[in-house]
Amino acid sequence: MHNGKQHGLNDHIKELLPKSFGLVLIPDAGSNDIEECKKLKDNGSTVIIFDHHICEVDNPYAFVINNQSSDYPNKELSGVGVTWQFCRYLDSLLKQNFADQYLDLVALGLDADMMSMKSIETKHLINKGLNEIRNPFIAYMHEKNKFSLGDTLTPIGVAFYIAPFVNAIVRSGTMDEKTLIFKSMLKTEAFKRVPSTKRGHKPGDEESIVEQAIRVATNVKARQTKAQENGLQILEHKIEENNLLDHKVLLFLLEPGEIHSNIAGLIANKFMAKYQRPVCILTKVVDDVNEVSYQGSARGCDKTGITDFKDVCSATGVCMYTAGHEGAFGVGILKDNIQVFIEKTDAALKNASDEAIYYVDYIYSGAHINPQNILDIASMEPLWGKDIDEAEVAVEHLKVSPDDVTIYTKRNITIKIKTESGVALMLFNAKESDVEKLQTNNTGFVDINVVGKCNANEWNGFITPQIFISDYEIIDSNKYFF
Ligand SMILES: [Mn+2]
Repeated sequence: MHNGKQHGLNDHIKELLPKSFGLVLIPDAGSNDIEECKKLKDNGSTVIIFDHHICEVDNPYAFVINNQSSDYPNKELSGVGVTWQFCRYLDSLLKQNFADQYLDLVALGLDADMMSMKSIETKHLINKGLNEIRNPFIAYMHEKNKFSLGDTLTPIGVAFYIAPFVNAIVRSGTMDEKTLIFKSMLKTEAFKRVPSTKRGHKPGDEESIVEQAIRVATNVKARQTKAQENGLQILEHKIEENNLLDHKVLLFLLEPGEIHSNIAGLIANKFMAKYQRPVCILTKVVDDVNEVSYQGSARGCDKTGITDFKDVCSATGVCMYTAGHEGAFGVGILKDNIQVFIEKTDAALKNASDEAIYYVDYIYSGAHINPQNILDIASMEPLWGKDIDEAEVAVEHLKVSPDDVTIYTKRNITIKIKTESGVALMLFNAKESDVEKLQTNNTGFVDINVVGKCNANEWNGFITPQIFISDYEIIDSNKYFF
């Protein structure tokens, strides 16, 4: 296994080379590793690659099975899917049926890789896989997060409550932790008893590998979240100190080691959502000839309509490289060109709004929300996923009076607003300032616009429609008007 989140043979070739293998199988990597494949072949190994990464050159030293460079119609199949199709082909030769037993793992992989649900094959594999969980790790994660996930796994549920844990292990777990999680995904290993590592365990206490794996994954994720929060704080401070919000791109220029590259991308996502603009988190690099540059991750901002940020960066003419997807990519800029980069992106994005744009399927006025619409949309939950965004609705000019608002303060603040149509609007994780804005005195009211997601609340056998508020704005308020 790799130390971090690398791909390919590069960091393994040295330990592989002295040995000769009959067969080397490389899932989800390898198409471009020509030199390494040559060395393996020269050593007597046959190499088969199952990959979905775009390869620029021919690899004559391996059998390359790659859906991007072949005429395979589905380009939205990641390494896990290509590997599964190969297993299925083996099954057909051997008159066996093993491959289908791993469809849950295929579904998890495709979902975690954010493959498009617009692809019929991909959508089908995800739905089929999530419908029958056999993998111990996935089954136990589902059990542990049942409250959030419900009885049936959905692509969105898995993307939020299972995939990030595997991701955290791959990015920031130790080699032992990675090995443990890997074993917990194998039926032959997962239920073996091992000495407990649970806090407060007694000598001789045992637990299964999968139980231990779930706890370790949860801890590693918590560790990652903490590192991420520390990083966020450091960078928030820089925003203020250096007036970074004066510019259209939130550009961080860091010293080496300030933010671990493992979490830079995650932090960029958070800032992009919070400040509604593109984000670059770059770290100083000094090369062999003492040339200073800044390199790292960049994120566009779909929400405000900046979907082509990579092109915007390229068009400045001062980037050393831009590599990756339009909205999420790597970028490098020479130190001497930073000022030009700032000026040119400010000019290119001068008309970009820093207000969020929401695409909604219905706009209701005031209290005339259609409860059946809300329930219908809520029932479509299993359909949402990559490129099939969850439908949102808007309510304009909703008059909220004091009787309509209930505030629950348990661990977090929840604000509930009832409406004439029987649809309740819910704001979770509300801030004190939200309470202040929405709570009115006896005679007052607030007039608000709301966007949110549809939900069916089941309680005591009754089903009531709800809208989970994603964002709202106050249009008018007479709460201080007596
Ligand atoms: Mn991949």
